[in-house]
Amino acid sequence: MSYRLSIDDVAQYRQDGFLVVKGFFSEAEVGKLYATAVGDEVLRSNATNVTDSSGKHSRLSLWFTPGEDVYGMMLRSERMVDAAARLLDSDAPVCHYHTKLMQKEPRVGGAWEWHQDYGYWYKNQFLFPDQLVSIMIALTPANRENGCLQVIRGSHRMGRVNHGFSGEQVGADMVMVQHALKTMDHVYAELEPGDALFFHSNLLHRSEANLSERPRWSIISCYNSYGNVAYNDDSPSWKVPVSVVPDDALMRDDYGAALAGADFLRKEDDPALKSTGWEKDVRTE
Ligand SMILES: O=C(O)CCC(=O)C(=O)O
Repeated sequence: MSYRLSIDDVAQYRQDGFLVVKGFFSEAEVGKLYATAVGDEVLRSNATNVTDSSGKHSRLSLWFTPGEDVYGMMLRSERMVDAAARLLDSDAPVCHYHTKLMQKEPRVGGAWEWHQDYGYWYKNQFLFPDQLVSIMIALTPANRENGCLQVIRGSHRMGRVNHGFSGEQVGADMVMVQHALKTMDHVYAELEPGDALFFHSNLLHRSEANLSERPRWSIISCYNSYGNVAYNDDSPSWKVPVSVVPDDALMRDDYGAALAGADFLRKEDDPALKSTGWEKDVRTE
């Protein structure tokens, strides 16, 4: 059986707001995921560029409903859903909010400003940030050179801080980020392919541009507890319990690239990216 989070893992996540599990997916599994993603025309044609404050682009493909493809077998797997269930602050079934294929290309992949995911998702009007968790699976090595994720240990316990716009992204109030950096550890979450990084929706995190010669690709699946209503979000899956599949489904030949017709994000439909005016007083630089 593949890895299941222990009581100590859960305690560490509650304390730090994140947790790294090495080798959560095997070399063969992550090899299949990466090879499929690199050649996936449906994901490529539905990718969106997100521009950072310096004008660099990060490419991502984001979809809502888990599919009958290799990514669906990953994000619906017992090991992923069981981990989310243990980390979410609820006994309700686990729903899938969305999954993103993050494609940070060599020399161009843009930065992500300091933010909390709940800085975005607050605008979707989810009520309970403890009932939202993200799981990043590294498809390539992620290190300081190619812009791995950086986190502030324990910052989820600050609650949500104000966010404003920074380029096309939502960025946290830098006054509070500077205070947090003086108070808590700044951690570079370096990962090998197959490693998992679990993080709380209020954890402050960022990443730098990929100025190296190597790509930095990962998949980030976000989960929500059933009953944590997003009052300003018409997307379909956050309220639907995940239909769980066995861990070994991912390796079956039946499952490959994304199927055309999946419900991908269009930037203009995202409430988190629409200005409502509340962000005007926030310093994000
Ligand atoms: O993958 C990255 O570099 C940043 C991703 C991120 O910050 C996010 O998805 O919230």
